[in-house]
Amino acid sequence: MVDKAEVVSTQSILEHVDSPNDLKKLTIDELKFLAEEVREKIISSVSKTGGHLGAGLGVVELSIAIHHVFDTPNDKLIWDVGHQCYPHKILTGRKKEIEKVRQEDGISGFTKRSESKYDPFGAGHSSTSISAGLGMAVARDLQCKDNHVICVIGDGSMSAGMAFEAMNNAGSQNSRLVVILNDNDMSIAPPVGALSSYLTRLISSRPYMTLRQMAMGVASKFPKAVERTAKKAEEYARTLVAGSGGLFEELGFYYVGPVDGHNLDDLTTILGNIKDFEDARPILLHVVTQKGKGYKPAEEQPSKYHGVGRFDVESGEIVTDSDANITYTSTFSQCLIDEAKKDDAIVAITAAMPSGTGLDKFAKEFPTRMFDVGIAEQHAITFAAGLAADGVKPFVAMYSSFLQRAYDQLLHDVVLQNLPVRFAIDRGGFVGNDGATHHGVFDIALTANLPNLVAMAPSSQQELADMVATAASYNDGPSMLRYPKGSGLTDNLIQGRIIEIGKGKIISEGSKIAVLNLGARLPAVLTSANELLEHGVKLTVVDARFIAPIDTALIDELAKNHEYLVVIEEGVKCGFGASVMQYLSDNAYLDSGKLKVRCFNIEDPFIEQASMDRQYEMARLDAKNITSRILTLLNRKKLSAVS
Ligand SMILES: Cc1ncc(C[n+]2csc(CCOP(=O)(O)OP(=O)(O)O)c2C)c(N)n1
Repeated sequence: MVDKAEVVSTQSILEHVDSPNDLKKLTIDELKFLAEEVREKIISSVSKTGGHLGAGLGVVELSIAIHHVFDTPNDKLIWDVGHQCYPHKILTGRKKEIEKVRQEDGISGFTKRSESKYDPFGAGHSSTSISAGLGMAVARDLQCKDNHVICVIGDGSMSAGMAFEAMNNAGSQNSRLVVILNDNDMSIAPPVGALSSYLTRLISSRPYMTLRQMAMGVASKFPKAVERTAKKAEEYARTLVAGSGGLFEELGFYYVGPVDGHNLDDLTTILGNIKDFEDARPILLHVVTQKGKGYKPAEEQPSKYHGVGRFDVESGEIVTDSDANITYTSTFSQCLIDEAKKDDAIVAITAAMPSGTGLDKFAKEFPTRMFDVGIAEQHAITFAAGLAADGVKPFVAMYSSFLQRAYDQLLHDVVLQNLPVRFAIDRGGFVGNDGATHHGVFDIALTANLPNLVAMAPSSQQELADMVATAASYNDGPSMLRYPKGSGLTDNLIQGRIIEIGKGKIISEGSKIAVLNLGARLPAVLTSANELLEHGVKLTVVDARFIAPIDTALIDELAKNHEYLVVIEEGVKCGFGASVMQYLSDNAYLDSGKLKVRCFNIEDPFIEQASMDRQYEMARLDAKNITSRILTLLNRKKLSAVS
């Protein structure tokens, strides 16, 4: 590489880049130095805030090349998942803001329409980019506009059904669309499945595109030549399709590649050619990159540095919380291993999240009983339904927010047929810095009214252990455990004990006012109960344990013996509280007006990135707010005798 001093007169190129327009003026050598600075900026920022590291480092050159060649924001650039968008944010006027990425007063860690005109589509969940891009391409055509639409999707995200549904549609839509497949041969974990093997064969069966091939030009060969010498152009297109089968070509795409995704000379040349491509057809550019590129620890351990907490740049050491090893996730993982040791029929399924769900440990113990199906939540659930239909006991572990994608599979394939699939739904409630796209706040409302489903929400890690044992033993239909991120009430964790289906638990008995709490807000409720004692209020506190079926006998008791009933849950309205209200209303408890009922739940499910504690505070579900809301309800502001 040439010496920086010979190329640039300024110490920092990035300092002078405030928008993609500033990239247009830079030479390729200057762009290369810019890439170094962007990398440094990402590493130093993420080391202080935590966040997604490896994916962004892998697309620094690609981000620069796209913004150098295309005319964003007029040309629409869509990043799949959005976790790799840090270089894009730095280049599109957010280089200062990146220092507060994922912080309460900072910017999102994903692309977001409300954040910037350079983010034409918000993301967080994977494999949506081609569908959204095709929509924008067709909208452009309908409105006779002439902008480009570029989607960048990783090889992991490409494995999802939705990406294939979109390609299937795009291939027959006659719309100009650029899909860039960013192939780093990694998902969060190593990628799985036949597509991954196909891509590996594709890359190894031919060298990177040569500059000569690029100079010949995709555009000059296709659109004009198509008219003149259609056959020749078609042949040329075929020579660009490597390996046998030409999967992408069969789906109706022009395939171009593979291209070295870190070589700015090549990237800018080929993207320039693609920009001139006029044919009303989708084109797939296959770029090969390295996840974590430019930061040794992330290159060497791409899974570990996919998403990180704060870390020391020199050593790469990640700062972990002291109790990080005993989370709800690790309790689930350990208890499932314990159950699987006793019962050979138990298997585990993840949709590309072995470490996030704790199933990586299960895989070590039982390699043949663990299935990573790729980013394919819908398939994961129906696959589990098939297993359960033939005598196997599947535990499907996934994050609450990703379960949303597979609601029909849950309902139609499992619940309707009453198949004993066990769901371990992690990250229920607020999730902190990932923000609104990743909160698990809809699951209670989505499952509370499903017949057949036994749905549990532990208030502590011991309760979770008990519920894993209960789900393992319950074979009469589907069951679900739903638990939060992080840890809570872990004292003296003992092996799981089977609990009675549909039975809640009285924690403390008071009078006049009862709190029926569902899930992991219980520690906050108990703190509040103590605070309220000082105000002369003694709460009855009940751990509901079950989203469904609800404990009607217990609710009868609470309704008969109290004037006030407060239902607390870490989910949106129309969830567990609504089930309780429905029961009370159906059974005439509300007719006389003697019983006053309130539901404290999540009013704004789209609270932005912040710490989990702050999010619960904003939702008024922290101890302090629970106390003051109960005092307001009782119209009690001052200390008085315990009632
Ligand atoms: C529907 C859905 N499931 C799971 C995830 C969690 N997730 C985030 S990034 C990622 C891996 C993506 O791999 P790839 O597309 O290859 O991108 P890379 O990180 O390798 O650049 C996964 C599984 C998600 N965001 N959305």
